[in-house]
Amino acid sequence: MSNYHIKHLEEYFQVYRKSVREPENFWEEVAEEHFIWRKKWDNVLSWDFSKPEIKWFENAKLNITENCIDRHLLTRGDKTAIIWEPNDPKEEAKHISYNQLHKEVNKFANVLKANGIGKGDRVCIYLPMIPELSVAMLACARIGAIHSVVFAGFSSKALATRTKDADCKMMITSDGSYRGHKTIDLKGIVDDALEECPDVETVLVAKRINADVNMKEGRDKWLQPLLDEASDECVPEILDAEDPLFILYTSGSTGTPKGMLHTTGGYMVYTAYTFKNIFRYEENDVYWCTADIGWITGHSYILYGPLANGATTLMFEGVPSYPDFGRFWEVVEKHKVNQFYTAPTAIRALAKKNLNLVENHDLSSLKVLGSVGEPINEEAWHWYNDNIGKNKSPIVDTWWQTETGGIMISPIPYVTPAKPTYATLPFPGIQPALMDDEGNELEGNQVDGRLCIKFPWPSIARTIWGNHKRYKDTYFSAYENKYFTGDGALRDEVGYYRITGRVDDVIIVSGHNLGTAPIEDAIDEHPAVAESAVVGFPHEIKGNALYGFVILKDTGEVRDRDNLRKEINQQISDKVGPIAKPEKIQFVSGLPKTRSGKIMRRILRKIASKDTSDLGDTSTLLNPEVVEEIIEGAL
Ligand code: 6R9
Repeated sequence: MSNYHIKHLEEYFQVYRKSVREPENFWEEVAEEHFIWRKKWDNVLSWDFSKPEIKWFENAKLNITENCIDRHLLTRGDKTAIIWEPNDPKEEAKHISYNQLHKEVNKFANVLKANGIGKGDRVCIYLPMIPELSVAMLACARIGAIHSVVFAGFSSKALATRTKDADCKMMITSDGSYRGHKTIDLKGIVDDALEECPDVETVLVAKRINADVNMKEGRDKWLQPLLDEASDECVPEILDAEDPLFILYTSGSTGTPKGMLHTTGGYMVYTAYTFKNIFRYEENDVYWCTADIGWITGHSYILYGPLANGATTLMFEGVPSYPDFGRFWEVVEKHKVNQFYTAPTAIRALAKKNLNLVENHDLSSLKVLGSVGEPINEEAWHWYNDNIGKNKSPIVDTWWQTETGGIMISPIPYVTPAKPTYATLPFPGIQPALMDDEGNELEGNQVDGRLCIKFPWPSIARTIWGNHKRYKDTYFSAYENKYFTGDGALRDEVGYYRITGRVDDVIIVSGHNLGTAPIEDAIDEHPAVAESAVVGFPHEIKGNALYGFVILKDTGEVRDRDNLRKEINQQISDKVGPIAKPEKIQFVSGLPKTRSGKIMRRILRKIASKDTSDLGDTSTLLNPEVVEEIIEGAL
């Protein structure tokens, strides 16, 4: 199908129109022409958002690893599937060809089977960014086991909660991990977690740091000797399109994490099709997404989407700051990366550093830049565009969620004209709706509301593992017959979408609705500011007032704080309006962030409200030490 790779704007509109008018025909064509199925579907789609129940490609049979590996072997067997770049640049990078990947996945799959894992069993994977992580996930998929990857930065408590919730039979981990200068005792964390998880029968341990770890008799096994002995042939389990592929946890606004369940056929079709178009992947390109595979971005756009296209995907073990803040650009130069996909939080951190760190490297291979995870503020967008993209590589600001499985709203590079801070247009098949507070859909352009999706797309999560009611309550109950995203968005005069932030971040000040994102944008545009977060706190007269937490750039220059406050307030008055001026501005050295880089506003709200006796669950915080500092300096 010629439309698999959208090449100009008119074609986008044409494809989009078809995807809305005849969604079933549209997805059927994509699915038919670009994947191998052992049996075709009886029905493309059946859905009912009131239950909610969604089925794509019903009764079709396939194995996703056949699509991600086997079918490439004839034409691309020697092509590199995965480039692995280690934490330490002095250690050699690995290039794993599709042929090798095939063998390694088969061996691992046979090890799983020999250890009692079969179709439908849950396997928890708690590994650093080493090739074994990708191989383990694909090995599960090969035999129909359901992987539940837990980011290897989570604490033993968080790991235990997730392992128990998914009722995992097996844990796959390593003796430890490297992270910049540090080594982390992953096996120790697993041992602590498993004290609470008696149902885990086997722990497979990969060797990474050669640490002397405890191996529990009868439970723990070194992985490598088992792989060495395993056969490199493994017939893939043939699954139903709606059989589960994986569980991935995402935090809710309250309570326990939600195990989002993704299924096989639709997830494959959607991640592959979006990858091809949104990164404009061409046969010999090298694609790099800097996320950790422990997040949905890594699942869909390091592993499944790229491999389903026979791409070369780079997996980076390290951090952007090691050995120095030029590491990303060094890796781009070293592997001649063509597509680079990262998060605004990383961009802002790097933009604070000396430009020499960028300019010392040849970035001429880059063709497409991506952003994901949070709204990208205008200043970060321009820094990325000017210094990394050199004004020639388009930026795709991709909006999506763990729940959506794949990118939902995004420019198509070289096709959609960019507009900084706008995720722009819905991808084919995605039907957004903006809702007002009364539950009515806002028609036309230049409107601002709550972002819903009114029609299913192939990679929507099908349920929350073990809690279908919570799935219904969280996503399908706020608005009838619509999936509610939890985000606010506006649609501008040409129909472009801008994500304005979580709607739970909306603060009503003196009866005015204020989104935190535009206020933070205004603050961040002050030349002395590196990053900021604005939250609301109760106010006698206004109902709520605003509290700004501001990180200054480390330029070494000493500035008068009161003057800075005045200038920042002026900036906000100018950009958003005087109503948006914070009551208080506190200068801080960091903001409490989750490991995926999201600001934990819940904590800031408590601090702003002087209610710090119980900060709630802080186990997912990357930098707990900064919380103490902020509490001490609170105004
Ligand atoms: C992929 C991912 C989902 C939430 C989402 C939204 C925010 C993600 C964004 C963005 C503005 C973007 N978000 N991408 N906001 N612009 N380009 O991040 O999944 O970790 O589940 O987070 O992240 O608020 O609702 P997840």
